[in-house]
Amino acid sequence: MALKYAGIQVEHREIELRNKPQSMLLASPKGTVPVLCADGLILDQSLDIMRWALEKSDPDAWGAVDSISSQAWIEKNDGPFKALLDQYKYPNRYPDLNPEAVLNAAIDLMLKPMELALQSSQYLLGSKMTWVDVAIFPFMRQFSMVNPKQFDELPFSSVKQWLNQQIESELFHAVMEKRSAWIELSGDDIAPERSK
Ligand SMILES: N[C@@H](CCC(=O)N[C@@H](CS)C(=O)NCC(=O)O)C(=O)O
Repeated sequence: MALKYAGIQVEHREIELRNKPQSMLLASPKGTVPVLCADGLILDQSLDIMRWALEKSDPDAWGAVDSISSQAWIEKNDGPFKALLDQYKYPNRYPDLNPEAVLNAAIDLMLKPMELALQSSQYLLGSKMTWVDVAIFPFMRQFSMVNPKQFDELPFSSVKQWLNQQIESELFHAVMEKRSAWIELSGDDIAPERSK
């Protein structure tokens, strides 16, 4: 979304996680997506990619945020909330955990504070959308999709409204189109001099 928002054209290579191309692993051995190769850099953290894109172009000032509050939201999201999201999504992997306790922990950690913030302003950091909303909503979207009925019944109307606005946005639709996996042609991409 940040790349599209910044008007940056990329060659998008859709990856099958169970069949990672060699060229991707050469660029970034940790083997997670997304990976961006640009300006002679290899960026393999979503936040670094967002930052790089906004440094190039930031027409609506997504980057104009208070760094302490933005960091606090992101750390909470990427750390403990991500852990709870995994536990909520894959209860079979965590047989010792009580699913209801996991849900309640996620509510206390993230949903309640978000609801409070979003009751007083339209976005997490105030009246303007920032990169922090864009970085966090995909995690809340995943959370809402684990058990949609359960999520619907939670008393967090401002979070739901914020989430729906993001999901229904033109920008989100534009980047969520279904793509076929990129096919690596026998290593030609890694060693172009090989091709005859
Ligand atoms: N901190 C990284 C996390 C990236 C990440 O874990 N991506 C997942 C997909 S959402 C992945 O590629 N997992 C590797 C795998 O499943 O093999 C980032 O924000 O870019």
